[in-house]
Amino acid sequence: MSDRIANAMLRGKVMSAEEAAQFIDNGDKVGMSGFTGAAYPKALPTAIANRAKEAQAKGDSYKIDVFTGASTAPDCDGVMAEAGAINYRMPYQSDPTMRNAINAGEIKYQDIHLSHSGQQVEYGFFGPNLDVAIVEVTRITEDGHLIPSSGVGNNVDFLDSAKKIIIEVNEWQSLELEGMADIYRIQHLPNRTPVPIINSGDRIGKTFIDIDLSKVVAIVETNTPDRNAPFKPVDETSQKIAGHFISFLEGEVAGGRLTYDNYIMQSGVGNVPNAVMAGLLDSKFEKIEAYTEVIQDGMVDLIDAGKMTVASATSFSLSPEYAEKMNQEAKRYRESIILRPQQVSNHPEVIRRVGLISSNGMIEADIYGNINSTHVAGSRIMNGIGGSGDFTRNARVSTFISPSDAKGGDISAIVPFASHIDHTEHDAMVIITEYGVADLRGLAPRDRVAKTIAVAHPDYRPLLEEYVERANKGRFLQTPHDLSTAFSFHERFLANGSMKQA
Ligand code: 0RQ
Repeated sequence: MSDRIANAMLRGKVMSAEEAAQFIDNGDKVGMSGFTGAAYPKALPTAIANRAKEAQAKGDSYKIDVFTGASTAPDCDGVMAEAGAINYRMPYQSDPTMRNAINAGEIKYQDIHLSHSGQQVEYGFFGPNLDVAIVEVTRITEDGHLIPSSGVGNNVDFLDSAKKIIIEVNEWQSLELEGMADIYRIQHLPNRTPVPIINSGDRIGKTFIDIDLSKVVAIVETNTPDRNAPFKPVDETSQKIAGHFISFLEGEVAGGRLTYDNYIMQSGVGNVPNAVMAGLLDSKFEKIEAYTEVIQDGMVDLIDAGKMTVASATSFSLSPEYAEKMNQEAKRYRESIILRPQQVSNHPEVIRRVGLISSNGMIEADIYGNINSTHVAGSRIMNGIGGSGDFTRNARVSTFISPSDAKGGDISAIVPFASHIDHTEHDAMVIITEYGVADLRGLAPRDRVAKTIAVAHPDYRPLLEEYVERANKGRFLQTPHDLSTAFSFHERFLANGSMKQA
């Protein structure tokens, strides 16, 4: 392990997680590494949770504000939420315990675009400094430079902002990850210059993060795997959606808007995106590139098959099996994988320049193409907007892919009026379900309705058509709605547990 902490001064700061947690005070703003189950601190969260429990036992308060790159894992968000250790959380989460605590009003959660989150720390929106940064690395060099582990996220912004730094050196992470990260600091205002990425695979920075060594208060050694959940097996619905997505890409080629060798992908996480990648393996598309935020199993398969030439992201989001494989073969994969700070992986300027096709999941879409990615029945948070807004607004073509229903058919993914809007009708271009592709490009709102209803589940189409008839009664308006029944689907679900008519 001492090989992994080559800087002598920092080697002198090695201590237990419990000792390191003493540097974190009640009320502190703490920036942690971690992005979709990768690269999060493995030891400090439990030590923080234990401090909170001890304080509570004495009748004292101990709660901190937690900032990360994106979601973490049960042994990070989960343990701290369970212990009541969190006051405020941003910018993205997906842990069930934390989600319940947020929806119960016990944790204040702010859902922030991932590309904005680090920048808002830098701008001082949360105060002039964070109190502590806790960052996992794979190695510290002799000069005290940090070699990122399986993700970069907001680490640079947190390390720059924090008054104190705690570093976790995780022996489980491969040393061969060194070289995968491309650390580039976006210049501070008012002297900001363009981000010099022209192609997805361009490397523009350093392979390490340089920090102010005088801020380091503790180094903690760990040997713990990243905790990503395995993907669900690809089911029939996902396979159909994937088939429609690939037909849509074929249509872009037929229409002269894409060629078989210039598809640049952004992909949200989950079952359906993985099915799409499996479909691409057998497709005519070659030299696929990803300019996205997470590296998923399907991308690793595309790289192995010689179908994907480069994948740029900020973090891994791999199943346990693929995470082991990445660790063993990082030397090979670092030829084609780049991990960037999330301000860069999700940067609107670069997304617009490379001309990618975005594809993300959704909770629901309305008949005009407004998209709800985050709130069930308008109120209950699921995960958060994540990077979906960064990519959707700036993509060449933005797509949303989702099963047409949820919860055994009791919820329709196509509704009269989205109960919360993350992506407006101005941003969403294509909606794909197992029933086909609703291509909304070039269509005025009233012409979109037939397209969105055609991809709704057949059980819900008559109800949607009835709604449209009511909304249109005897008048012409740009975007007709019958406001008194616009949320009737959601009202029925809340009253009877189903959006279907009783
Ligand atoms: O719940 O797990 O309890 O069965 O939502 O749904 O169909 O498996 O789809 O995994 O793609 O998730 C929007 C949540 C979809 C996701 C969302 C329930 C459903 C199931 C999961 P169960 P599926 P997915 C890059 C981009 C925002 C962030 C984003 C998401 C669970 O895609 O968080 O795009 N997106 N980031 O039953 C009630 C509905 C529902 C519903 C689905 N209408 N009402 N529940 N569900 N639709 C990644 C990052 O940014 C990091």
